Amino acid sequence: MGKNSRGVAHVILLAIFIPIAIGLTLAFKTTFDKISSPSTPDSEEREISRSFFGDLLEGVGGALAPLSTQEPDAESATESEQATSPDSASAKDIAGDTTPPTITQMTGPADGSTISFNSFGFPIKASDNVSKYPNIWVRVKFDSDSWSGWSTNFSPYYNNVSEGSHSFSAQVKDEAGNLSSIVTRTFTVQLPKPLSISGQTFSDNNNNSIKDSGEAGLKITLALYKKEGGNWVYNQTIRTDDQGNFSFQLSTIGSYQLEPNQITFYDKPGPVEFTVDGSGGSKNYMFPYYPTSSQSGFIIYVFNDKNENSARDSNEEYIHYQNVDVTNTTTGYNWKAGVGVDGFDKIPADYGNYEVELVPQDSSWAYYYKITKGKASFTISSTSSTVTIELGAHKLY
Ligand SMILES: [Ca+2]
Ligand SMILES: [Ca+2]
Ligand SMILES: [Ca+2]
Repeated sequence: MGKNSRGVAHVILLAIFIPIAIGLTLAFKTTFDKISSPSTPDSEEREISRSFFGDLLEGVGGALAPLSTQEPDAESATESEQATSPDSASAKDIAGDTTPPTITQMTGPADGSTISFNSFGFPIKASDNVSKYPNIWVRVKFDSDSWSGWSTNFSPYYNNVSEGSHSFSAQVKDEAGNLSSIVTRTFTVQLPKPLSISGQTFSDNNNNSIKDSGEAGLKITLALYKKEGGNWVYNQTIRTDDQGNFSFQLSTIGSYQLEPNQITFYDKPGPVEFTVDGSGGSKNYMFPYYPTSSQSGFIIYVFNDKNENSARDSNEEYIHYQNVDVTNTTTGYNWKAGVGVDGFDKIPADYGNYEVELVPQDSSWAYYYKITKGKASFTISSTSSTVTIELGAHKLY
């Protein structure tokens, strides 16, 4: 191989090496960008990489300037850093703050409203250009009271406020001492007036729904229900006195049902419904209980029918008899009762038609007693007084 051929070889090697070196440099630059872009948004690092490669590439060919337009802007990166910095305002920001905070929301009784309750709060929301919670303060004023101290309690609450007109004011302050406008509410507390309910429960013996003279009051209980979401919900039990009188008051607005409770020997009346609307007033309800049994009842005697004429004569005394068979033919109820010289009392007695019959205890009974008047029929009604039945048997021994 000659000297010339070696020089040619050098030229060829350089011609190969330079493009490779440039290609490798570009490849490295691209790879670096791909790695660094997502993980290092920091503008300073970008500046470093830009100037390093910019200088290098400019030194090589100076033809890659357009790359710089793809780099993020250093100033906007700085701004985004500020946006994610902590909330507390810097002393510099506070010192330069002349913008007052604003009360953006205040719930509670509305201005000019009349409310039917006397405990309530005024939850407050405020905002400021610089200061943030808890470095915003609120003060409040109720009626003619002095302003409160500055506080971070943004939910002032008031209990058992008197009836009548009231005012509530609130104001907020930022760290620079700027004061918001004062927000004031005037409103009226007007508690509901109670509804008075009274009445009487009584035994409506003649079933005319009116308490006539001689018809007694009944001591019972009544159940009070209040409508809640479409359903009657038990509220309380109302008790009458011995004469059946009751009275109570209701202040809670709503629909109510008063239902007399069941008691034995009476058909109970139906419930009544009424509304409590807060305007007061009174209502009176009479509850007629129709008796299903007589408080007079009946009494059965057996007389010693000495002359066996089936009638009780003046010298014929009441005697003991073993069994009387009693049937309420209206209800079908039947039982046996022993009859003494004082008679057999049935008080109270269910309404209905009755049949009674003396029955021998056994086959030997006729040896001692000869039944002369062994049967009777009678009716017990709501208006009957005590029914007296006399059956006759001649006591032989
Ligand atoms: Ca401010
Ligand atoms: Ca009556
Ligand atoms: Ca007789």
